[in-house]
Amino acid sequence: MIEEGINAGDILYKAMIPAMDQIGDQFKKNEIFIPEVLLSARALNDGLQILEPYLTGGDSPNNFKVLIGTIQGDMHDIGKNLVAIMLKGAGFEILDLGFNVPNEEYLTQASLYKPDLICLSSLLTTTMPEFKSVIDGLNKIGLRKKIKVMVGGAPVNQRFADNIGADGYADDAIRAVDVARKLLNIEK
Ligand code: B1M
Repeated sequence: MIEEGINAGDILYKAMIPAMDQIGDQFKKNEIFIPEVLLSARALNDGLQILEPYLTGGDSPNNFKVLIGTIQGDMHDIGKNLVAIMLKGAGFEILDLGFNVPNEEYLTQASLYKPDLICLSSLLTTTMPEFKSVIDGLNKIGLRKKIKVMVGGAPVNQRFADNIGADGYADDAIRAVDVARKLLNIEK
């Protein structure tokens, strides 16, 4: 599709993500099972790597550091990867901790890597409470005031983000870049 000149954003948002939503619906109806969902996720992650250079604006570095990961107990990483790609393309330096990241790891890396922003993703309702554990941990080690926290993922919304004391919430990867810039007072 790239070779045919089709826009990378259209490939992602009009084909790949709707296809994954369909996979989610079929899984919910017990028409397909975990192996098929996993295969689809791998295909989507591989596709993202191919699309990455075409998706981002390639802005110059902005000297802000972002620590990103999917929260403890959660293996879903496609949305998180997409957020990381878009932030990288917007000039942020990224340390991606991957998925199912223990809460302590965010705290360790908050001290070592000294990020300006921590981005936390959760796709499961059951793992959403872990966001607050990380925020509480940052408070305990005295770094909360120095580091902004943004949360996101399908079950998350602005009200939830406000309730747990996060600084920001974005419902998709493009808006995540806008929110990151706003939180860190970066002019476009
Ligand atoms: Co799972 N899974 N899954 N799954 N899976 C969902 C999330 C589910 C909705 C499916 C369903 O029932 N319809 C459901 C959750 C229900 C709930 O909690 N309410 C579910 C379930 C139940 C499970 C298991 C428990 C199933 C089981 O074992 N019985 C299990 C849990 C394992 C675990 O994590 N501990 C499980 C496992 C898996 C796989 C491993 C097989 C696989 C993940 C593989 C991988 O990620 N590498 C998988 C997948 C692929 C899905 C679906 C089908 C697709 C998720 C996805 O990648 N979407 C999903 C159904 C669905 O979403 N339709 C489902 C595409 C992606 C681009 O969107 O991640 O939403 P998303 O990211 C968006 C936004 O949310 C946002 O930006 C992104 C781009 O626009 N965003 C952020 C995300 N993070 C952000 C962070 C930000 C800002 C924005 O700031 C920091």
